[in-house]
Amino acid sequence: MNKYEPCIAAIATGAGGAISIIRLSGSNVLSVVNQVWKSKDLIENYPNRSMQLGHLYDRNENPLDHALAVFMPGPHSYTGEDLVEIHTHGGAMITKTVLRELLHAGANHAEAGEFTKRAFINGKIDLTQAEAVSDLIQAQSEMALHAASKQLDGQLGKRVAESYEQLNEILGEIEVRMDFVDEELDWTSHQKLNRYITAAIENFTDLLQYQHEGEILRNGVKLAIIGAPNAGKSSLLNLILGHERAIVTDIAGTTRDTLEEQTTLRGIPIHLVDTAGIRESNDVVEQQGVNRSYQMMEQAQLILYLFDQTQNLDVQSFDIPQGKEENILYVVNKSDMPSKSSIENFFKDKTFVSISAKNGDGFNELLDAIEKQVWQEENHIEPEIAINARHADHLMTALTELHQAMDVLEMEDYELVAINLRVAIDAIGNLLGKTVQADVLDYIFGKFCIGK
Ligand SMILES: Nc1nc2c(ncn2[C@@H]2O[C@H](COP(=O)(O)OP(=O)(O)OP(=O)(O)O)[C@@H](O)[C@H]2O)c(=O)[nH]1
Ligand SMILES: [Mg+2]
Repeated sequence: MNKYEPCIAAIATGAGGAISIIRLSGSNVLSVVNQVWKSKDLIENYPNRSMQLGHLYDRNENPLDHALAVFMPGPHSYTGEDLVEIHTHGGAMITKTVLRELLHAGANHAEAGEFTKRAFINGKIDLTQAEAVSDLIQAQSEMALHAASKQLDGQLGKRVAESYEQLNEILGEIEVRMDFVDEELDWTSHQKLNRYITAAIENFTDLLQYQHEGEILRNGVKLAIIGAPNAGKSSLLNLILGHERAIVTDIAGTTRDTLEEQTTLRGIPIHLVDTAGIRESNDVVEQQGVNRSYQMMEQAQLILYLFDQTQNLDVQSFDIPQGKEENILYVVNKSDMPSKSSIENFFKDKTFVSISAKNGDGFNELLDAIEKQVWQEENHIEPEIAINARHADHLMTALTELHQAMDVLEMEDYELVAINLRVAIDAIGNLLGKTVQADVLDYIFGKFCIGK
């Protein structure tokens, strides 16, 4: 951390707020800031991490703003470097001008995610925590927020690091054993090797179970409502959203295009899609709408197939695209009205939920069914950990190697055990960012916004 890091600067807040924050970090941050910032005393002489009032000036001594500034000396700062935040009044002109003057005073404009990248490089956080910062910003539901926040706390990193250290320890011992193969020394017991590898296998297998949850919390679920015209699809969309978003009429064929909205249901981020009612039509516009309904069925992870119980159910049936049957949830609407024919006979052994989009009856049961279908289990509880595809990739590589290591350990072939352990350790090192490649870092931090 004694390494010289040139000062970077960026506007850390979005446009339009009452205040703007400009963030600077790097070895020469004080010499940069002191050219633009003037207050009773030098910023470094104020109590660290407390706000002071001062003035900002441009290079010609023209006053720019009254502002607050705070100095956080490294290593106890977000980046681990000397860091300053300047809080200006939130006008676009003020903020840009102050940034311009700071750049003129010697700061470089920060790249996307560069502050967090520096925090990672300086060992303040591991790579899973850096990723959590991005997850936190992008979280679309409270459950996603909780998962990201736990990851930012280091819960995932800690669990993985524990096995990483144990595997490194036994690899070290095995390597010594190979170097002194003919000597009768006090070697690590076979049981200990077995125990550590088994523990890592259990740990990684358990973590992999959170992949599905991680995917859902990060990417959400596309939920399409489909069915014959007048089934009540738009009414259901409105019920889910809690306001009259889509046009509802008793004219069959009211919705002619797909309509997409974001929402959350029981903590699940949902991309909700209303579609045109499916039927044969000579109307060119309606036919295109129906094509789109089929496209949505292809794309959706969850399809609410809605029937109108006041009409003949057979006529409302159509072919489901191949492979999509398991994504379907059958919903029978208009339970507030008499049904035309026997619903049980029609559905036979298929399960369905009965609702009234008009008065909300059965809505909770529908949410239960959606929840069960999404999590693939009943009574799902909020996950402790939500791993992403990158984590899962490395965990799977490690697991394959560790299973092989167990086999060759049985045969006491320590050389092979060492080879498997090295690959496993490498994969986990990548997960934590200990041995990660530059392009992977660029990819991860490139997704951040500037100033983060
Ligand atoms: N009684 C009753 N009427 C409903 C219910 N849900 C919808 N409707 C009525 O059914 C008619 C059609 O509703 P929509 O929501 O427009 O149906 P849709 O499936 O979107 O129809 P298209 O857009 O034409 O495909 C309207 O008159 C609604 O008021 C319900 O649960 N009970
Ligand atoms: Mg509609």
